[in-house]
Amino acid sequence: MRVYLDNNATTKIDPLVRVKMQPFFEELYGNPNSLHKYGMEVRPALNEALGAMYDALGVPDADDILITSCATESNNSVLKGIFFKYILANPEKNHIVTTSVEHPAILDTLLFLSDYGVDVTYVDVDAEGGISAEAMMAAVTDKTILISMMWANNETGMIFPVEEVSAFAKEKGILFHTDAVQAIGKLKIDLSAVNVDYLTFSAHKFHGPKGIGGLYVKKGKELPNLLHGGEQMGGKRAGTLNVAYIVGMGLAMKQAAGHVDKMNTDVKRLRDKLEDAIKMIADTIVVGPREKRTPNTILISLRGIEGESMLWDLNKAGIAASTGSACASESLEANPVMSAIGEDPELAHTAMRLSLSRFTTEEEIDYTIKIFTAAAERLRSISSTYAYTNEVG
Ligand code: 7TS
Repeated sequence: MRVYLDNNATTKIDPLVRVKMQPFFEELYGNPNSLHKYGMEVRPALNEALGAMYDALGVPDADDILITSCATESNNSVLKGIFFKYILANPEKNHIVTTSVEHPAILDTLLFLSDYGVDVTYVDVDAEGGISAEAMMAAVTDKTILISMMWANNETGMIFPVEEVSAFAKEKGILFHTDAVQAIGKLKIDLSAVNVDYLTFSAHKFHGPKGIGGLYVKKGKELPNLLHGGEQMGGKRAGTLNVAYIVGMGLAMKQAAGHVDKMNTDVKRLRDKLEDAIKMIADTIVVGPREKRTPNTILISLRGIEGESMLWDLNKAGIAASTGSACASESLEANPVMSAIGEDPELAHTAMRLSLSRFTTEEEIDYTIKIFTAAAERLRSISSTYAYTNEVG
């Protein structure tokens, strides 16, 4: 049996999305900026896809959705765009507030910008892995131009207080961006009720294709073009549009928004079942209370068991999970979110992330519970640190 429990890293394509994309690889391959029939005939599908994205986010089409190649590009575009448009023009307002547990697409970009005079405050997570709205607000100064805060954390699934902090940002005249990569399809997103100026998303996290993402930009909050060389996207990002993928992302987003209830009932039930079973294993820590997390995610630590060893045992049995973000996993670094949460350094090395999707089945979860429990028992029996900590404490 093969079980995929790494859906926060990427997801499988929804079969309906694949079918909808197919004609755009074959007969409908025109460039939508061409004036002939081949170009014109793909435009309705492009418009339909964009319409689906506006609807899924609850925004009017007077606002803008910039199509990008991925969430990494969307995050880079918003931070560098604000740097060029606002900070360069007025260095007095050079301060950005963010969290210490953003994706590297935010953290590394801010590190880069700090070499050019941008001052960044990183708000830390609390003991639950959450971010307090008060801490975010307290970090703001009269130099703050932007608050950037993810909607849900990719490692823990913890949901951050976007409504509260964005309302505060509006009151103070501060721009507000959220990386909503892990929120789309898991939480109800309705931007007509939340003051978000910029929002990042990525199709491959909600059963769309890889290599395509978006940046929502509120009307009046336009950013400068960072990719010059063509008039595509109204001159806001040059480069031939990837029609097939945009069409796929539109349907994937519509499907994701339509499945939020299922995620919070059926998928959550499976997640909770798995979590309950894992918690039966002694000395297990699950990060964050369930009701504050996205319905598909578990970040756990099993004392005395290296996350990597556990993954290896699971992998041998056909189960895919991760120690955290795939963006850092090649370096086999300790899990950065666990490091931020726990004072105990062991937490960072024992972290494991299990993330479900709407395609995860009960049979897969039952199989995972069986394999996981046996692997924990086996690894504990050969773990010298576990035996030692048990003896002394
Ligand atoms: N933002 C968040 C919150 C993410 O979780 C990811 C990917 C990205 C941005 C980057 O997305 P991309 O479209 O550029 O690929 N996160 C993960 C993860 O948690 N494990 O692997 C990738």
